[in-house]
Amino acid sequence: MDTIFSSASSSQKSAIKIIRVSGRKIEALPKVFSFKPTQPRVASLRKIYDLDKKIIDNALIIFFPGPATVTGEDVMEFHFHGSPFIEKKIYDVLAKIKGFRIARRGEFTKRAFLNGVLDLTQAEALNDLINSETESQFQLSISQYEGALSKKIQTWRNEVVYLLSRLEALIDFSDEELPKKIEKDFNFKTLKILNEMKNSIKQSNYGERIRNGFIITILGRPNVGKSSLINHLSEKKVAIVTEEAGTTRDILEVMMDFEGFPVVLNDTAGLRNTKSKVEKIGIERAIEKAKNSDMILVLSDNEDFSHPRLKTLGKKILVHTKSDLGMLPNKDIFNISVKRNTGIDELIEAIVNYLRTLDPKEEALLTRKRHIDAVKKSIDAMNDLLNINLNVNPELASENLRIVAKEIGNITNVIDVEEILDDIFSSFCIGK
Ligand SMILES: Nc1nc2c(ncn2[C@@H]2O[C@H](COP(=O)(O)OP(=O)(O)OP(=O)(O)O)[C@@H](O)[C@H]2O)c(=O)[nH]1
Ligand SMILES: [Mg+2]
Repeated sequence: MDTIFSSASSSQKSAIKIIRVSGRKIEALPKVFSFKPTQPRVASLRKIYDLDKKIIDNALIIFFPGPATVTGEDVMEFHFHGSPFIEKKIYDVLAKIKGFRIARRGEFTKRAFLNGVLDLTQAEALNDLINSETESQFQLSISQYEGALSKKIQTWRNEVVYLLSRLEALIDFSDEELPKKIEKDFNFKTLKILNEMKNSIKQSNYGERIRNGFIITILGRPNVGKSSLINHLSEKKVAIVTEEAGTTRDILEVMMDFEGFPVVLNDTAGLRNTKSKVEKIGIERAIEKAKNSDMILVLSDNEDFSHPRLKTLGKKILVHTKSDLGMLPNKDIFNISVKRNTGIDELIEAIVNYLRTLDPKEEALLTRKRHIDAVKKSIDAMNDLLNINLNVNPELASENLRIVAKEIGNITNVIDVEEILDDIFSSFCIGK
């Protein structure tokens, strides 16, 4: 396996930059850069030189012998003055050594996984952690990184393996009728795991939303101030605002942070009967988006919030706009004025309070489609299992349990398909 290297810091100028090298040939580096070898795990200042013995920098070198390292391999870090020139010179030297090359995206973490330093959910969490932009994203990724999800998966797997071993033992006694007590116990345990899995699928929506944002859609008749609100909240001119009804036609989305919750806020076309083909399409899109939203803000500047298309939709908050022109006193309706900047903090607070109620208060959430697909397949197999008569078809039952063990195991570990691994790690940033 090649020895890999990459910048571990940002590409901009900075006080210090770090290049990290990982692999079997780390021991060659003191000679290549003409410096005296350093003690393991002791930061040591060394002058480093290029291959023509010209000085590159006075750098801090740390050598971490494997396997107790981030990648499980020998690792060396170069901390040097934060110039892109110095960085390039070090790169140039490293690239000339036989068996050394620049790391691909996520390759350090991939090696950590392959060497058993991290399991897959932890590796994924590391990527999420680096990409966290809100408090809730940080909290979810750090707990997954610390192993919350791994633990849950491992518990399921242990339980399934236990059931499997019970069943195998019973197959050996297949001449006799299964004692009722054992059968009952078996079904009870199967149901318990099945329920936990179903529950985790329900909660996974929250995990997915924390990663990608809760979807909130603004709906209302034309000209009520939908675009004005999104512009105000995002402090940008994302949408065109005019006094003309029917200004917005497409869906405009902005990513926002509402007190730690990531939110994708959508501005939409005003709802009305129209002859315009474009506007009609826009209205359909608005309704479609609203159907897939976690929450809908229904805006109105008169007292009428009713609209036939709104009835079937989910959680709604009613907002009376342009309150500078007149308030609508009703405890269930929020009065806001974008013009005067009033009522908007209260509106955000109500949104955040609602999002808080969605929190399943569970650290071990399935956060990726990959996890969810595996658990769904397991649920199917468990459902089949419950319909199998253990006295007649114990082999079939154990085949089902084997499927579950494999699917569940794949979430954290035993993936042997290189493509899947590449898919997971290619979304990492370079140097991670
Ligand atoms: N007085 C007052 N006028 C407002 C307020 N918010 C928006 N407006 C005005 O209302 C008009 C319509 O605003 P928009 O934000 O374009 O309304 P919209 O709901 O996006 O309209 P469509 O895109 O056509 O559906 C504009 O002239 C805004 O300046 C407010 O808080 N107070
Ligand atoms: Mg608009």
